[in-house]
Amino acid sequence: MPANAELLEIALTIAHRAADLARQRRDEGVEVAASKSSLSDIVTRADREAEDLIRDAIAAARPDDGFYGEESGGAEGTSGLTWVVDPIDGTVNYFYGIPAYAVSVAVVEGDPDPRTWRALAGAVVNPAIGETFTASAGGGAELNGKALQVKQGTDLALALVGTGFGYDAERRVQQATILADLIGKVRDIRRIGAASLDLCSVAAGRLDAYYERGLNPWDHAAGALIAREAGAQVGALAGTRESADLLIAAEPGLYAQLEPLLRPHFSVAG
Ligand code: LIP
Repeated sequence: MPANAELLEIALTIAHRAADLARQRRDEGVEVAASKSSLSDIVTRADREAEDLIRDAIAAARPDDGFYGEESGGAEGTSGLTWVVDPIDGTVNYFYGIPAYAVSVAVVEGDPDPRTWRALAGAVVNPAIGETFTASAGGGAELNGKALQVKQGTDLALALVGTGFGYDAERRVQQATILADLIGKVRDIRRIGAASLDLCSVAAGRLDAYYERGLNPWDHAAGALIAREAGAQVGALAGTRESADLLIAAEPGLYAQLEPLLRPHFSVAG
């Protein structure tokens, strides 16, 4: 089993190559290739091109590892490691030219299930503003090479909380009702539009907390490791692991204030 630092170097190198490609394609003009779960859930040609680049580079560097990507699905490996990849997280931002999108590359031990995997290394690269977030298990988290630490001691009433909404209109309405219950109890809300960057924002102290329901494993695989390594608690309700049912991220004291507010809206079983 390679050292986490070695895996991080591979993730970082490949994520930067894909981010450079995504930036170039953005400058050339973005084309929608198809829609997925709904008309608003788009995939661009750059998404597919970036994932092809990442998958081929990982196959060359780590031929026995598994791969699990947003656009091309899963391929099992034999090494016990799986690379969990979102080639462009924040696709709608990317399509509109909003500089909040990122290439997210993580490598986990075990199946590509966030309820059971052990994340070993991850990189989140936002090429629009030149920011690279990285972490390895036990190695800490960094932004452009500078150590990150979550902000401590924020009371819920003064917390800046990030969240997001799904591509299904009915789910968005449900999510808005939860937000309506929460927004008067916190400082304010931010909707960045890319889970990986929401989680990195918690790690960097730009958000005090983040929660979202409906995330895919590739949306948060790298960002959750970066947040944890910066000192955040990441999970769901009642000590359960994060999953598509719910993800919460905040420093532990604030997590303990936020989780009870979310509990009535989400059953522990999700
Ligand atoms: C996005 C997530 C974001 C969520 C969006 C979308 P995508 O992923 O990162 O948190 O609110 O609806 O799912 O589709 O841009 O890879």
